[in-house]
Amino acid sequence: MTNKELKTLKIKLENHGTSTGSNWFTNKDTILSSSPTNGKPIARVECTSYKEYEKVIKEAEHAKLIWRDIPAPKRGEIIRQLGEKLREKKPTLGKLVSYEMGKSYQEGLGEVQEMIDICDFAVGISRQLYGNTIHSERPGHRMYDQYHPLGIVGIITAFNFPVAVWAWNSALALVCGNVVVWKPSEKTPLCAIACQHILADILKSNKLPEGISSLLMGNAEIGTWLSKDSRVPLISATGSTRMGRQVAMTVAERLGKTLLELGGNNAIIVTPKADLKMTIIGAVFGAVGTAGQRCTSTRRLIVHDSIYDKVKTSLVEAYKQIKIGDPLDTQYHMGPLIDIDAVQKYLDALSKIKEQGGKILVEGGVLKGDGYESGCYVSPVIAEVDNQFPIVQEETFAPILYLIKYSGEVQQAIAIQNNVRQGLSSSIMTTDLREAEVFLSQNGSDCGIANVNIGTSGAEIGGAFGGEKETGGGRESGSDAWKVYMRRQTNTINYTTSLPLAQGIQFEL
Ligand code: UN1
Repeated sequence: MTNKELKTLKIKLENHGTSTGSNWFTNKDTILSSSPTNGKPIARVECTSYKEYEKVIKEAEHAKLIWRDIPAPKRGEIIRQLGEKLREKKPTLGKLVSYEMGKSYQEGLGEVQEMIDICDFAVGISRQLYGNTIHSERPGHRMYDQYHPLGIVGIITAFNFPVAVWAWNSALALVCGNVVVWKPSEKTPLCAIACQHILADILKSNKLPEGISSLLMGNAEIGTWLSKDSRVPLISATGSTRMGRQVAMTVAERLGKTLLELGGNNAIIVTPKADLKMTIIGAVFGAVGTAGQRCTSTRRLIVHDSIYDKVKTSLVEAYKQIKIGDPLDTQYHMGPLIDIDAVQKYLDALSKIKEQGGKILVEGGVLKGDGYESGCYVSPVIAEVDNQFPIVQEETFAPILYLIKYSGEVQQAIAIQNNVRQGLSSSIMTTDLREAEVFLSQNGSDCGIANVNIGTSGAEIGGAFGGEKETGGGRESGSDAWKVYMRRQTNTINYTTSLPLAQGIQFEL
């Protein structure tokens, strides 16, 4: 970002209150946002205190009564305006994402594009919140089901998609008639503040209460407040399995609803019938894109023994071309990891790979020297491993790609791919129809996302996004994921003068 842009952002930060007005920033606790691109601090952001949290929820409770009475297509109009604003702000917001989070500018722009796409999708959905009509077994009776808003939706998001995941949840939750309360990652607070500003301005210019969308700033404690709060019927949480488990248990205690989108351990199966050129591009982007910090990043490549050496050589060659550096400079493919903690986890994983018997094919390490002063730039790694190694069973949020060999039929590869605790994304590279169909069948991939001849990452917003097992089971974004943000009501109407009972029960007085 230019100095001018940064200065404007800081001034805005100092002057802008959120949903509860200008006294939002009153707590002494602060979060320091610094850029992993150069290690420089950007801004200090004050955290929300419990007292302020209470005010935010009260504002949200008030706003929900107004918002849910506005017809859904009119709510869609607000989201249309959000999409328009995001189009206008795409380069700036993309740059902020890239600067604060460290993904390449191209990917920053891509993330904002996902926001725009979900806005367009949600506008359409605002006219399609359909229920079914049902034929009653009783004469003169009519049945149908309809969907009503839940109320307040709590959104917890991770650093790696600091703006898009908020948009997936908010755009849908809002057209469905809910108000939203967002707890972003404490690693990317400025991206959250930027989004909050954009939506708050739109609400203001439409004379709508600002409590329709609120921001809570702080650490995990805020997630706990939200999870315990029965005024917040749905918590949508994206992040690590450890965080999701905590949220799920806390929300379950009060029998609330959760939408969980947690860790992945995504694999590409490469069969003897794969197009190898496509395979290499898909695998490399999947493994090093966003520096391996997507929940859909490719972690494992399960390759048939007949083509194993060829794939291995091509991959090692391809990794030599990867340029690592300032993500805002478009000549680089890969930027830094989010922070020093992430670098330490990457280094720990490398030691474990070696300890557990893995063979490093492309050596990693922390990059030093000009341009790498933040200490967050690392080299991407390829290691030959066994799927059963404990480290391979874990999701390490870093550019580490595991090569695993299979022999025999595609079922062998599918068994390996399914043999992890997570179940988010999966792919098969094959030109063989039978192999592809087995992979997609009930005996195939056990993941929420199963692709043929594309990689594991980069899902479009039109499909439902999420996965099974420790990934949490939730679905966000496209298809009919909107239903999660609503409560279903079944209605039976009797337009006769008698009262027949269902199941033919006779009851006379
Ligand atoms: C995430 O990493 O949390 O499919 C989301 C993808 C993106 C979203 C990733 N559309 O890679």
